[in-house]
Amino acid sequence: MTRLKHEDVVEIPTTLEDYDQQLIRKTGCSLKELAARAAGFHSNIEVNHQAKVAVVPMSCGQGIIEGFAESVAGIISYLGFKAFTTKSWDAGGIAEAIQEGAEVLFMADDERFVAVNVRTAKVSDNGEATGRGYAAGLERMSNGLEGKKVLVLGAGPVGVGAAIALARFRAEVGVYDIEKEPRERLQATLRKLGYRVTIETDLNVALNHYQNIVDACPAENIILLEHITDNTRIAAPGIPLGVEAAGLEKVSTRLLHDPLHIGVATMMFDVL
Ligand code: 2YC
Repeated sequence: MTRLKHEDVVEIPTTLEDYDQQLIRKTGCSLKELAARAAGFHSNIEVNHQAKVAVVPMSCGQGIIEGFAESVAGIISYLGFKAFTTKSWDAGGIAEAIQEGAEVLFMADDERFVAVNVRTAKVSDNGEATGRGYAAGLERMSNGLEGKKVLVLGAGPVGVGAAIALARFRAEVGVYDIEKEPRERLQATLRKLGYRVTIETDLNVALNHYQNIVDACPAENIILLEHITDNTRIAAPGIPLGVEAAGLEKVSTRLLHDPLHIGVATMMFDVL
């Protein structure tokens, strides 16, 4: 996942209703329903909304992204939980979260973005959770993936999370990565879980061959208009979006894309 910028997150808290309406139109599920499903909850769930959630800004590495913690807290509050951002950063923020009685902490440095439940020790990683959440979104958007071919672009943490979830939905998973080693590692990971994965070595051939795509790579403009048919469905977590501008119009109602929403919501249900 590429590092987000202020402009990627600044409008999240005030556009959550519109975002959810669009998600319901595309998948038939609200963000809450989709995330709960991705986290293994059954429908009509009653979760303890009493869980207090603290989002702790971390100043290490490239530092604070203005609006990032607020957007994470906004998504979690929208799901019905009590979320707040700590006034202090880093260690002080963690201490403040615990003193304020938070059960769940969200925090991100430049390497990892995690949710931890300080009571149950459950941990959820944004990369894997995002892949799983987007696979669940694609499955709903496709009315089921059993026996359908799905191409995972990018064999990093998001791609691996997506591939495992897709295999569990009984999809026929193909994986492309610009490097040989990550795609073979993903294949080995799934083999250990009892799933077969087809390795794709030519991006253009693969994009002309698969109608269902999870774009889990940080490249821009790799899914072109020529690759998009009336049956193409794309789940594209994070920034930048891999679909070229000329293709957006054609795939718009069959494209899932957001900078944080599905990943954060899935993490929240993971650690409940
Ligand atoms: O404001 C803060 O606390 C910063 N330390 C947050 C840094 C997040 C860096 N990671 C990213 O921008 C992306 C996110 C989509 C999640 C994973 N990588």
